[in-house]
Amino acid sequence: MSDTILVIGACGQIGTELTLQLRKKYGKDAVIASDIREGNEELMHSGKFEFLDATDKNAIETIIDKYQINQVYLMAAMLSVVAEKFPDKAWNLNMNSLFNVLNLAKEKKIEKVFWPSSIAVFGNSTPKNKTPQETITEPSTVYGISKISGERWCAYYHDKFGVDVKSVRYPGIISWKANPGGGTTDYAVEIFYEALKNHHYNCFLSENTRLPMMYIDDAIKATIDLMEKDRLPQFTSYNIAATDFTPKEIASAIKKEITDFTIDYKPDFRQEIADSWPNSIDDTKARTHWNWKPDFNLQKMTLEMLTNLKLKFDREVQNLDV
Ligand code: AKB
Repeated sequence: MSDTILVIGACGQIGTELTLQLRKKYGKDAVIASDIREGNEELMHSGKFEFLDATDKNAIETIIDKYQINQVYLMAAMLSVVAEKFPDKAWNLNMNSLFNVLNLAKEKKIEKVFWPSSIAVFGNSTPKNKTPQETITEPSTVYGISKISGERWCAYYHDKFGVDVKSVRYPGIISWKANPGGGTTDYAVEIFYEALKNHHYNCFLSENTRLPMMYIDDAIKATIDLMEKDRLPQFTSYNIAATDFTPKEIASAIKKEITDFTIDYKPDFRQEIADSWPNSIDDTKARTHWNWKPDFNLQKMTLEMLTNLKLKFDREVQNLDV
């Protein structure tokens, strides 16, 4: 039987490009997008879309039956900054959506699950540089607590009930098609918008805050490559790394292209979250288990972001003129 895929949370930053790439690969009819809200035009017009609340198990099951879904990518989540403001809602969304999907897999309604974890599983007691795959995971954020709990639940369902669930720990993701929503690493996307529009950025993190980061194309490649691997003997939420940089370093990469770009640093409450996360990640296990390898470093990503955002802004102006 051929695969039919449901992406839950398809309108978010990663969900949007994941859905588009899956449609390109498997055909538009094989990939159903779903979310609680509508997405951008490209996503909405490139295949089928269903409104879906990820905390409603019956609603997920109805869509699974309707389209004979056998794979689910569960991308719906409340990220680190918003989760600190709404801890109960974050716990409800991040955990119950996962239970719903894991239980549907346990009941053999679906065969394969992808669930994203994050570098937020690490905390102040974790080694900061080249953070290993297996290490201390004592997160200090609501989001991080939900992610480390989710990892343990995935391992539990994998071992006890034979559920085929796969996962990576995403670093900060940089993209231009859909905006990130409510994360600590969002500054590394905002900076490009502000650089092009105002030639200036007020950064909410301090200049030397180093964080692990990745361009969206690498994140999508890692996700799909891992899902295409055969069942793994052990559940692991894999560390994946591409690059790491500070606000000062990304600002100077942008300055090479936009010479009058300036930046000010006004750290706020998000600094504490960033300070609890690693500077860089050791992803040896992903590299050896399934040949993970990134394509984008800071400068290549910077050029890609500026080129694509310029084209996007031009298209927006042209549409306004029509
Ligand atoms: C966040 O900043 O909350 C996310 C993440 C690192 O998982 N981008």
